[in-house]
Amino acid sequence: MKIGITCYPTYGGSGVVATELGKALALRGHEVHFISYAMPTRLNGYVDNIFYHEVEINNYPLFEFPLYSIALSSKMVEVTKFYDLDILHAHYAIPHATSAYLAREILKSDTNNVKDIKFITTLHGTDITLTGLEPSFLPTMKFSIEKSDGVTAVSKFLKDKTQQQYKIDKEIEVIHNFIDIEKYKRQDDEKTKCFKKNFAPNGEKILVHTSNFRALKRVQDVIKIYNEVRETVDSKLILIGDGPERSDCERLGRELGISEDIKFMGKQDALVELLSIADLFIIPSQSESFGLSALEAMSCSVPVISSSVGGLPELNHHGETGYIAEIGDVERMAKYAIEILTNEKRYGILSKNARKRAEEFSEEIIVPQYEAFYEKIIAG
Ligand code: GMT
Repeated sequence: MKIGITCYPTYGGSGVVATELGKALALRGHEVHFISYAMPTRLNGYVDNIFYHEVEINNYPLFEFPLYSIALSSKMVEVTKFYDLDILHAHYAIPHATSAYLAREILKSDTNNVKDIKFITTLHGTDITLTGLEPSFLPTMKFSIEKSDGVTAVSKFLKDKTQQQYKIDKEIEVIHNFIDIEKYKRQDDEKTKCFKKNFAPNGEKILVHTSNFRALKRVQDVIKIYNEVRETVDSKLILIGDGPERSDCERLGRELGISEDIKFMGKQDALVELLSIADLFIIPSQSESFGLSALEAMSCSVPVISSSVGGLPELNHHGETGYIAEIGDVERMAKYAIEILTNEKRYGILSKNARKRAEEFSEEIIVPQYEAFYEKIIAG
């Protein structure tokens, strides 16, 4: 198949899933065309069967705001025609589904164009639970989702939420996030040993959190949990990622007098290495449609303590792969953390289960689900 993929090219779950999907599809012999305003971060250095088309934006002074959605539609039309694409796949509904809708209609109205292109929208999370609900977007979102030829959501939670909140009765296929289980595998080599020695010189336990430091990730809760855990367990906290809440988090660490034991790493490429030295992953989000970062940790055999929101319980099984508590219940999350970190036998079981659970979301299992979905939609 010849597949056009549009996504946000920067760090963040939806862009990562879209890029990894494109790479996996290319490896399976498909021709993949990324259409975006910048080269997706994880695409660098990857060439075979993959093309990248940059959306150019005209900054005429009359346009106070960049007209990206329109420019994207035009690029989708151009690439679809020139490369004879079979399907367009929009990741994150805003504005990608709307641009894809426009592109499809333009192509349909072109009498020289013999092939009707179809487009699929994959809903990732905040496009539905947060931004899409704003009055300035809602009617357009509902329309674009309804007019998609196929819609997928990354969890059952997100599927149900979309149908309820947007009053949509369209069929939505659940295709969970996936992971390269060969790459995301606990490493125990010289490099990780060196990392471990550096971060925890006295054999302290290591708690890890990764996110974009947005308010809904509740990173302050991670710090409060750690503050309680360290009373009982000699430990360190590694925070990976960056975003608007970072300064407040650094301040909280200082106020609590524990900043020396918290390492803010910023955005990191050495994720597998860092997860390989982690003993526990904490994701106390306010909202989380799936939790790709938790899956990455689990794949590296790290048990997870999560909140009970969204799609997290579809991934993290209470008492099996980690523990689950209500949003904001710092006390309980800290209690669970201490329980896990002080019982070696229990820890071993949870860690093994976490890896086993992650294997259920391997690329080999999930990517064929997208392929089958493309085929179904193309066949009409
Ligand atoms: O919240 C993020 O970390 C970024 C966001 C995105 O769209 O880039 O992630 C969403 O999509 C991921 C991939 O499908 C999901 O694993 C995340 O749970 C989801 N985030 C939220 O729902 C808050």
